[in-house]
Amino acid sequence: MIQTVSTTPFADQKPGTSGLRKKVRVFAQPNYAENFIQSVFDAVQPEAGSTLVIGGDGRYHNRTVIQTAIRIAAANGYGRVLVGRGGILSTPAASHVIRKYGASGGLILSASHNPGGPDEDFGIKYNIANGGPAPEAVTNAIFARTKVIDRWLTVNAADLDLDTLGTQTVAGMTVEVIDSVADWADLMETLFDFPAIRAAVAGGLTMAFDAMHAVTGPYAIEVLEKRLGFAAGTVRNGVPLEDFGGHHPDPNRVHAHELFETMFGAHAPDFGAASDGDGDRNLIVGKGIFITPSDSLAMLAANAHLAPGYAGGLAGIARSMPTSAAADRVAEALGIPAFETPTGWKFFGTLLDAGKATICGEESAGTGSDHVREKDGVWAVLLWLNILAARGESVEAIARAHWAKFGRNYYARHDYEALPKDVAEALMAALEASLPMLPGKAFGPLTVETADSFAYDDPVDGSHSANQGLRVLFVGGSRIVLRLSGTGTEGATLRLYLERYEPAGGNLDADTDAMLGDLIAAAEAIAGIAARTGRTAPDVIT
Ligand code: VG1
Ligand code: CO
Repeated sequence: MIQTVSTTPFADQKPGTSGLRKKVRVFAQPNYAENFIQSVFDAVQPEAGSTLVIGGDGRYHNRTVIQTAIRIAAANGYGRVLVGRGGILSTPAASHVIRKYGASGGLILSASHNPGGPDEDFGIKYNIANGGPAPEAVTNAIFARTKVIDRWLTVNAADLDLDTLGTQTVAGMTVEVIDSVADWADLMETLFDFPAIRAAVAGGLTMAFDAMHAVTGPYAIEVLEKRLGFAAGTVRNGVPLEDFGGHHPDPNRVHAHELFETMFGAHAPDFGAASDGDGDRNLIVGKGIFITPSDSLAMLAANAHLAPGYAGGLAGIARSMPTSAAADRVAEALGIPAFETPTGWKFFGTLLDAGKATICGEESAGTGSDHVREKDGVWAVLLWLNILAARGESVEAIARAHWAKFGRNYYARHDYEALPKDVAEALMAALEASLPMLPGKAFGPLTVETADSFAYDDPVDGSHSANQGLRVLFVGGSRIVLRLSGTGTEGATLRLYLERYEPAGGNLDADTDAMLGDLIAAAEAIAGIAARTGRTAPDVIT
């Protein structure tokens, strides 16, 4: 029996870069999650009997919202729900499950790299039938619906057992609790040369993987320890916890510092990696060398043909605008197109569906390919392992050879977190107003070539996305980019992206901070971050 519950709209349910993210206490308000989920279903209007995938990164509040979502799905005419065991699905595994089982879409419950717990963050994201994040047309329709919603639908049913594999029924709708690890791991075996990696491991290749008590633990243990033969204990912090052990499950120098200490220490293994809360990001560290995500994308693209799944070559490479141009140089050398999209994986979907791009990446530690429609942290780790096994060289040797051939894009991102919203918005507005005056101006040794607010016209569906970040490009290929985060839950986060290109034959072995000093000074002169915010240093440098 379908029940109709009357409600009133919440004004703040606009999806950001990757779904709706708020504090748990916001989501826990009566009707809050219900309104959003019902708005999704009202916007996408599933055909009766459709399949929906539901899973999350296992953080606090995950199980509560999953039980609610299942009842709302039953009342909205879905015929089948596939839910990960324990309510857990990594984001890339959810994408794979949607595609493999022909679902009409999925709800992914995650706030990714943000901390979890009663006082921390939660999130809900809708993915479409191709397995990828809903494009802007869909998220705009969802937001429009949240502003006028006056009822949500549910059924009277008890909570389900989410921990036992198998099928149950809720008001006539089938609910299958599935083990997504095996499906996803099988997909990996079709892409990578597992026997070659196993042989390298048997020959002494060692690694450390930090799952950060987040979703990738079971996936990484399955492929790295069970299928590839790395020693037990290779996967650290492999048990998913509701509060990620009290840490930020964000694989960067700050939050994954233990892995850095291992990789820069006396007994470093050959290869180090980590992933984030929902398993879509990756951090790559060699013995004594950090590979920036932008460089990793370029190096993976340049070597992807060494993996069986990409032996036929790449159709194209796509990167988000703030990601360094290192991948563009690889695309040029390979004679394939390079695409520059706005921040957020949702912009890669059309390119992947159309077969225009095979590999995509973001500077925020996201890399993936056309095997799913999300970024995939452990996939990137496996592609690196496949390349290490095929080349028989160290991470450092591969990086140095890459820079010697393509030149090096020195790169860093500076984050200023929890700024007052009005201060951050005023900074961006003032900078945007000043852009037309910048070309030709010199800041130390740097001269501005062009400056603009990035807008994107999707070459496949023709959609237009404006205001995707302010960029100042200098003569010679260096640049700064500023944008406000669309995933934070407190105040505003300002991201300053810094990139300096050093051509082959140039200074390829310098300290990144030193190489970016002129750009940091130029950014301050141009945007006045310290002057306007009172912050003299970023909170996080990645
Ligand atoms: C950030 C990253 C962006 C990424 C997004 C979702 O967005 O910059 O590259 O796609 O997070 O990643 P923003 O708007 O805060 O800069 V995840 O792993 O949080 O799903
Ligand atoms: Co994530």
